[in-house]
Amino acid sequence: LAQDCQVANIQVMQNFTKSRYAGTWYAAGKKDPEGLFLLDNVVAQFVVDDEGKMTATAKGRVIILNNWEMCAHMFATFEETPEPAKFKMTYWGAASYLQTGNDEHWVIDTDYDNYAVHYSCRLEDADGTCLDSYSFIFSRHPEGLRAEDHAIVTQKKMEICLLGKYRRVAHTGFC
Ligand code: ODT
Repeated sequence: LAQDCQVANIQVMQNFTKSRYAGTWYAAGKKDPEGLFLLDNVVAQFVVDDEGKMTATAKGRVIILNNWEMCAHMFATFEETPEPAKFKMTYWGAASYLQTGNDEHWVIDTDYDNYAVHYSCRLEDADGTCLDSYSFIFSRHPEGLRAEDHAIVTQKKMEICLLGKYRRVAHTGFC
């Protein structure tokens, strides 16, 4: 697929199936937004209830007030949209001093069993490209992506115009 950096033209996961996405995902890579929040040791857990509503919890190391390091416990609810892989996420923290907000939550691609590429554009430019985005590369495995998943993930990073903008997310047991 040729590169198209218009947010409106970004391709997301076709026939996205929440029930297969449920469970634990370990962040392996992250492209940070402005004012980054989750640093590392990021683990997300998605749940789909019997009415099909998706929620998630996440934990990760954060530094707040410039020097206080802690493990943030976060919660999110997801509102569905006409596109099954595009959600509106409302999130908040277990403590009042943690981040709160509403973000887009798009699943760009996943094989459900090994890798997932997430994307969120917080601010769109007048030309339709994204001015402030963040993206997680998730793995079902705490050690990170399998060797055989790197090529497809690199391809997806390129399609969302974020190739080369990711950092590795360490799992040290802090959280
Ligand atoms: O870390 C950043 O810099 C931006 C991320 C802020 C949103 C974190 C909110 C997490 C709420 C719990 C949700 C779990 C699902 C997470 C899946 C993908 C990333 C938000």
